[in-house]
Amino acid sequence: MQSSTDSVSALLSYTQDPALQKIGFKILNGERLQEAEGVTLFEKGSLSWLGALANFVREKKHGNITYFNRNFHIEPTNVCVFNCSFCSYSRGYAHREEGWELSIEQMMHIVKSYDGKPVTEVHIVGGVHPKMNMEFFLELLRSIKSHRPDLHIKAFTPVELDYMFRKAKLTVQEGMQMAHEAGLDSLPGGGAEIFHPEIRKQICDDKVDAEGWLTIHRTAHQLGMHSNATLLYGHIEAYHHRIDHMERLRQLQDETGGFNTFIPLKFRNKDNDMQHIPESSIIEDMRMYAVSRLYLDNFPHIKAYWPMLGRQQAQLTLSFGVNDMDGTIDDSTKIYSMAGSEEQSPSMSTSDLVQLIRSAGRTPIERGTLYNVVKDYSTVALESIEA
Ligand code: V47
Ligand code: SF4
Repeated sequence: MQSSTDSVSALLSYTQDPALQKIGFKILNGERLQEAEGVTLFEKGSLSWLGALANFVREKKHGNITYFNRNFHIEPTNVCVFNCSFCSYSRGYAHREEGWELSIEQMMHIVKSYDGKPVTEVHIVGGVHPKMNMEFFLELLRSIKSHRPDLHIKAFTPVELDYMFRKAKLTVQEGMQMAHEAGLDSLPGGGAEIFHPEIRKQICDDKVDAEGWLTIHRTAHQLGMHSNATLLYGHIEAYHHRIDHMERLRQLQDETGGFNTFIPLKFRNKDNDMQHIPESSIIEDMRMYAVSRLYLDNFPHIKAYWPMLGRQQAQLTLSFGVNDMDGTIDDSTKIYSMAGSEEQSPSMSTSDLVQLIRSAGRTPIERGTLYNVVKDYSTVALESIEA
């Protein structure tokens, strides 16, 4: 392990700021931070100080373990009725010929291309196409489950679900129940962006609001499903908006315990309506991961999504509170490459991921979506790992 309580206590004494000292000792004692203290961390905490504390919490929860999974992504369409100003990926319905729309047959073709391969999860998220309705997605879920019952289906953000439920005149409870019965196992974390209305109004005014997003996740949790949560940072938001967002998530997690993972998503600025806004620095990225680990004391896992961050920066987050590197993924995910990520064709083999995690001094463990251990790679020779 890379830290101990003694070394973190020693580091704490290097800060002269009494507010930070008080917060540091609360963290070492496992006490919960207040919202104002979260904002102080962002405003005053140095990279090394935040990193040491986040690493302390990460190692207390997970030791050296770093999880990854073997998954693949399906993006049914990039045609979207909404108009988020940070989105580089969507095409309006009027311009749908510039985008793509996959049929159930085409999506099943993707699923079948993984037959015999040791993937455990399919992640399905896309734009909100007015013609792809509840019936269409229920059929997709049933087709995947009948072809490969063991594959965990993590699919649809509240943005997609809210639209399909409203069109089908279903309550959230009815809609979630139907989706779950058709095969939906858990929800990914997307669509959260920034909950605070001051910012949400400016960047994604027309899609589901904070209450709607949280209600859909709450309902999923009440049905026994798990889910993830994201936060889109590094654009026009202030630190207090980030903390407000995390506070709302922390409260729902206290209520249901249904969240697995928090994923901070770095705003990428290529070819979207916010391209004039410079992207955050690597220092700010690492501070964001560290504060997430410190504030979200009831979230078991913090994940770095490497296709968006880039693999080297994602590797660095393993010293700033992160204990999950998402998955192997293949090159079908376009949402970040279109927004300017260095990862233009995001695929990493299992042996690449294992090597990346090991060279950061961590222990790679393959997990299922619900963090069940699939395989411990701590002593497996790289040459013997199948792709
Ligand atoms: O909600 C869109 C984000 C999200 C940009 O749960 C952008 O395991 C940065 O949520 N710059 C969708 N971000 C992706 C997502 C996700 C990804 C991987 C794993 C999981 C999980 C969830 O992508 C959207 C939005 O916040 N996004 N455009 C952009 N220009
Ligand atoms: Fe549509 Fe999602 Fe892009 Fe917003 S972020 S425009 S909801 S695809």
